[in-house]
Amino acid sequence: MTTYLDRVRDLIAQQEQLLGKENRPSDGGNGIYRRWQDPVITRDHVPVDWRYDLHESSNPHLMERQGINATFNAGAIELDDKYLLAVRVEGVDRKSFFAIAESDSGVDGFRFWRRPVEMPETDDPDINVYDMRLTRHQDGWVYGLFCTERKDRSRPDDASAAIAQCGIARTRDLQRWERLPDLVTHSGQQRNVVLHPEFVDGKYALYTRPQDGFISVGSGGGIGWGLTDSMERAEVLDETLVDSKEYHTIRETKNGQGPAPIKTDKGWLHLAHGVRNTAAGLRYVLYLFMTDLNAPWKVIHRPAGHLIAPQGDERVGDVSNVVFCNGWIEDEGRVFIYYASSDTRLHVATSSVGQLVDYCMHTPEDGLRSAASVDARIGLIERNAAVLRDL
Ligand code: M1P
Repeated sequence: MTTYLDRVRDLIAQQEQLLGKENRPSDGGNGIYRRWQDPVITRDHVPVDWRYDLHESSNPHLMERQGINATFNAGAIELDDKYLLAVRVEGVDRKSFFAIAESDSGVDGFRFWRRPVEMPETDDPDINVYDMRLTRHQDGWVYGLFCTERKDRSRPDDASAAIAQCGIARTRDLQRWERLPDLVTHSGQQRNVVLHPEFVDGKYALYTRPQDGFISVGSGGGIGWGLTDSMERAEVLDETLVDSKEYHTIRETKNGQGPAPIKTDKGWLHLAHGVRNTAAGLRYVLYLFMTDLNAPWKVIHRPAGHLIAPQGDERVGDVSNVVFCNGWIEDEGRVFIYYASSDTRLHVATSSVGQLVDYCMHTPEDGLRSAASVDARIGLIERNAAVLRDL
């Protein structure tokens, strides 16, 4: 006869099987990066004891008492030879929180630490927190910048009216977090704020994303740039645009900086998301660009189009047709891109600094007209003719 404890053991065994599954790179690829076959983190990776009450006396049906809806949009960092992800875990109650998952390989075997992050609150408690960007800063701290969402109290009759701002916390080990005051900017709302890893003119530098509304960025928008004297009372007085929205591109409706940029000898390598509207709703894709090593707010290479777009099963989820990335890890030239699909699960794609820089430097820019795209393609076809003749 199957006992209650047998059923608990079964749950744990099923999860162990999932956690122990070896991931493999997908076939093919495009020479720029490679997707891996299995998502690296799904809601089924969340520990059994975070979801079930395991006592027969209080939970005789072995119900999942506190279900998990999704695991996505993770910050990423390498620490003590481990690949660590600060995962956005969303419960069935719609509240997101952060939980650290660790792997030796970076592509599989991700396991959550014993307990989720207990992020300290400010005097104005967060209603929802999500999308942490981890930056190992020159000052020695690891900063986690994330979106803190609260009810818009100026519109008490609208239950969905919300305000997004940038929450700031710092840590040395991802275990103990010191919460700092939220970023002050002079834009209505902020999401996708990212700390640049180095001081610029002796100040902390932030990529921002000013927006007028909670979902819509309004008439402004784009990836902004601003400086602050301190992270303990962070305030950006002026925001200038690094990469703006542009008609008939992948970032026509809005865009946002992904993780902190990677420093290369050719410039700063940036990963961002671009959004356009369609009859089926918003479509989110990922794109790359590079900025000047000495002026990280100046774009020097801007390859046309997307790097990663939702594909196959990735296209479907809670918010379909979305890929989003707020975490990547550069490890001795290898790059692990942790991207989430459709606000539901987390994947990895791998590449190298060399490949991504080559892609940025040698992919034609968007000519912003169909005829310009045809010209660029004919140039390619003509250059290729000689190779094809000699085959
Ligand atoms: O649903 C897609 C994404 O929407 C928001 O991103 P942005 O502010 O750039 O539109 C965020 O809520 C993000 O978490 C989410 O993945």
